Amino acid sequence: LLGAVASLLTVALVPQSGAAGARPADPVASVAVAAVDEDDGANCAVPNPGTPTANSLLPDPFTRIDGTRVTSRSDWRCRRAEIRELAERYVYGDKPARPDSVTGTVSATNITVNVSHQGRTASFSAGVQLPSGNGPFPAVIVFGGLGADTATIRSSGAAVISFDPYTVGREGTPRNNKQGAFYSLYGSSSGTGLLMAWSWGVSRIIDVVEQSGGSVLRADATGVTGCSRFGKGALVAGAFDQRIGLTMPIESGTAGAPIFRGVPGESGSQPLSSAYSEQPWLGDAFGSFTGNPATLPVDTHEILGMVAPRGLLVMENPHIDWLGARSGSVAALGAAEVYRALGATANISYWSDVQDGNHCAVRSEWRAPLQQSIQRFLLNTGTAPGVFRISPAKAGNLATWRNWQTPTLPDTGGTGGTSTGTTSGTTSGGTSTG
Ligand code: MCU
Repeated sequence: LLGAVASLLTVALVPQSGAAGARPADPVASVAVAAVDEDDGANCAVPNPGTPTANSLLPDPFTRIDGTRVTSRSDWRCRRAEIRELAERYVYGDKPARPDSVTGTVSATNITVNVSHQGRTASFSAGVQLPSGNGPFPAVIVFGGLGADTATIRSSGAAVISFDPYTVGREGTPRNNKQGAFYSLYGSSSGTGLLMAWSWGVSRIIDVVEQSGGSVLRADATGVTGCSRFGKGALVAGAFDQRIGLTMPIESGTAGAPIFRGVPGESGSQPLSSAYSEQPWLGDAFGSFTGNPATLPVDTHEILGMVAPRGLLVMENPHIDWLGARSGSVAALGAAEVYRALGATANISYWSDVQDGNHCAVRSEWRAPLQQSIQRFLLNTGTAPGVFRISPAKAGNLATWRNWQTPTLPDTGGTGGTSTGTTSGTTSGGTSTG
């Protein structure tokens, strides 16, 4: 396993492609690191966050709960664990660690997952479509089948795992009677929302792929994507399982990428109260914040930041106000500061400058960055797209949302993933190209 993971450690030198609303110029070296563990910060001591205090600006990703700031890249691992704890406690609900037992099968057409925990059991399955050629293949877990360009995923060399999130967390239930495999194990009154339940389901699929011995699918090269409500889910899946090397939320809207703090002021965007009540996507605890996101001790720039330094491609639609793409751009620009601090700037890309206004359309503009991302982060070839193409119509300004600056973090050997080996190339400090 360690050898397999070492093959994921890559170095790419990627020129910055600028665009409307582009982020600041930056060193361009990037190091892509998928971790061996679902949660490599599980052993970090996370203090009790205390009572949240109001802050109308975005919380500083680099300031710890105790008020000190991170000073090296290796500090990020446990700072990230704090963000994870805040996000579980106030936004999504808890993601339990791997249950007592996970078993299942992987074939060229199907994955089955059987879970049991403290005497409760559940099962679900997912479809598999292989690309042409000889395996084992990397795979992209596609949530809900809406809007994902599965033809490009497969032609890029990755299998598609078709995941129906409703088997794990159903929609249409009241919060006190949630249903699906997750809630069969953890109780129908669990405060954990559907997005985190879905994310847990993705992690259990990866567990089964890991156990399968890797003859059909590689467990060390997994991506995740989905559009709309499934874009919200794909983001949470990638943020909360560090084995996922590539996270690609599409048109995720409120409760997805857009900063919570931006939603009330973004005309036409789905209100927080609406996203909270439309379906139990968010955790029950988020109900206290729908009217006052300023008291949230975490925001989505840090959720996207949890993906760093792994591959991230955020796709948004500027034509539908409901989708909150301006607040989405601020989240991505904020997360890009985390990537920058970790020396992995090229590993985050953002693209909202698209023609077709249809929600979850398969778009020609995204074909190249999708292909490049799969090749870089799942197949270890080529270069990351390293692009920010923000629609001028929905370009947010990070500067108006922060009062913190991005630290320069010396590279002392860790970048937030589990360091398990040497890089396959030469690390470079890079030069500024912008
Ligand atoms: C953008 O995702 C959601 C949105 O939050 C909902 O308000 C709307 O009903 O559905 C969107 C969606 O999932 O569309 C498929």
